[in-house]
Amino acid sequence: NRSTTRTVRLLGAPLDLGADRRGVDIGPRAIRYADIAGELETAGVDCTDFGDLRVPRLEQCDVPDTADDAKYLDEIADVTDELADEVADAIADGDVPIALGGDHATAMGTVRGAARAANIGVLWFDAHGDYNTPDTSPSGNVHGMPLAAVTGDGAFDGLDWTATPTVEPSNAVVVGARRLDDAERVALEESDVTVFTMHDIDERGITAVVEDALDIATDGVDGVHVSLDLDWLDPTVAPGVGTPVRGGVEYREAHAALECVADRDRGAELLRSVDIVEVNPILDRDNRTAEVAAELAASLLGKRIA
Ligand code: NNH
Ligand code: MN
Ligand code: MN
Ligand code: MN
Repeated sequence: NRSTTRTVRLLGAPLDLGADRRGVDIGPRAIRYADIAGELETAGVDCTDFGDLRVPRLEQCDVPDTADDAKYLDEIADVTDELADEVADAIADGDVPIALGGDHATAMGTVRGAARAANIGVLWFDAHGDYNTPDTSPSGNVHGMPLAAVTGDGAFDGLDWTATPTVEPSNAVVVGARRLDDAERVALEESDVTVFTMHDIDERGITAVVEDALDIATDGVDGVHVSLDLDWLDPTVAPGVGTPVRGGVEYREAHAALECVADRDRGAELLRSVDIVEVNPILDRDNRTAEVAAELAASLLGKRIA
């Protein structure tokens, strides 16, 4: 029985092979310097830090062909295999793992590790759909593909686990989307993944949208994984990201959203695992984006102002 105090286990994932802009590998440090541990303690959870996963340096990898449709996929597969093991270990020990990215390819490890322990849904807070495959990606950047990879809708050559869903698409929900690539949009429409756009949030309000997202993600499963891409927020709030898109959620909306998740979680222990990704300190101002990330983690784990 873990109903009294939950323990969060921080897992640094300085993975930058999935994105073009350099600097996202410094994300885990920046989020630690923003005192995520202290923030989480104010939420009433214990926090342990297992340090950083080992990630090959980009300079040591073979330079990908310009025509490569999924750059560094082999290296990313190795790193995320290891992360999946770490996440599964954390859950087996009764902890809630929070992977600190790193780019969003990190989620290919976290989600897979969490799905070993239980059937889960995913809440994907992101400006993007991350539903490209090597066949549809305009960039070849794997951080634009993790949701397709874990819902098993993609064709990822040589990555056999992508052929079957780790998470059922009907339990996968994107919240806050405002930039989808053309082929990605078509693939999402043809899939059972639910997408709530910024338009939905503008029309209905953040809490109504997140309540619906929770209903869908948790339907018929035991738990939920929260994947938090900091570019979900408006760039005025979170400037330190590689692919900012104007028109994102405001600071207060982001907290309200994660508080909804925490409320649903309370006593039910739905929240199994988390990743906090795409914080790029090189592009940030005064570590603001990492600070927002740390504060949002506390809201997700149940912190209340009053
Ligand atoms: N959709 C674009 C691509 O596939 C951008 C993805 N970038 C993200 N996703 N940050 O969250 O390259
Ligand atoms: Mn993303
Ligand atoms: Mn994004
Ligand atoms: Mn708004």
